[in-house]
Amino acid sequence: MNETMLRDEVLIDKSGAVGVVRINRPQALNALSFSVMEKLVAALEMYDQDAAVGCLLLTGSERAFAAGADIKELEAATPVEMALSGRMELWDRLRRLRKPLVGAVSGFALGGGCELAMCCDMIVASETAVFGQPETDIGTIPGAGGTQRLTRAVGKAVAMEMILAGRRLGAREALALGLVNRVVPSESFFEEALALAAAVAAKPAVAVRLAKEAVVRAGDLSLEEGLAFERKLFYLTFASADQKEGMKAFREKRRPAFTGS
Ligand code: DAK
Repeated sequence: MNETMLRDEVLIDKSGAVGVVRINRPQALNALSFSVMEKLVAALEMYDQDAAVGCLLLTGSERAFAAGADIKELEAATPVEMALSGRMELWDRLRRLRKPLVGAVSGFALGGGCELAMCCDMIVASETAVFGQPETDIGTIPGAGGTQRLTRAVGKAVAMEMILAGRRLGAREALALGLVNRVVPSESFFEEALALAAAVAAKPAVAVRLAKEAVVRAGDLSLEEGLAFERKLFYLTFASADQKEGMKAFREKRRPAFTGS
């Protein structure tokens, strides 16, 4: 990374086939201002379009993944400004990323920070990670999916307690409740998440993309619809060169040479 990037509030870096996006606003515990959100969504979309990237990785600092939306920026907002500002659309664009997104989460993941973590497809948490939705403390409610994604992830009872009573989940509790994939020492959370993202990036791109799409849709569809959707995507993989190569390599007892097509 060069110096200009180090001065910026969102840093980008390619590590092999992983596109890394880092929130870098330490003075505000990585609070997600409009400008940070715009930059981080644009950076993720750029890597989503980059044929040399197979997986995306989103992280913050060891102290804070993100301590929420920027409260100081929101304080005076009117409903009309909120609706017309394009803020919601930025979050919608995160949902449309086609490549898997791994979150490397350490320290505070509160409010919009927790919601951002939940936009990731997998989360590697440092043992210091803390997840919470404290919006009611400042007179509002989660606005970027918290009431919906948290409830789906940890169940109604825990989601209610987090949103209504300010309960925070430590990393181990988050793991036990299925909110994160694994908990690792804080010294190595980024490297562990990078290794997971690199493992995904090494896999055949078409299959990975379609598999993500199918799993994401599982939350919305009935079992009948989901199975039919999965079947169509499954058939589609047989149009990819990597399916032919993967199965041929298995038969020939050699490592496959995937091309991403
Ligand atoms: N916004 C702005 N600044 C923040 C911040 C935040 N969310 N969190 C921390 N900071 C700033 C502090 O103001 C302080 O700055 P200075 O006063 O030094 O200038 C600096 O970061 C260090 O924070 P503290 O001094 O407070 O540090 P502590 O270790 O004592 O406490 C803390 C850490 C994370 C417990 C505390 O900072 C805290 O409670 N922060 C607020 C957490 C919170 O309530 N988060 C939820 C915010 S509401 C939307 C999408 C999403 C959202 C809204 C709309 N749309 C799509 C429209 C989301 C809303 C939210 O997230």
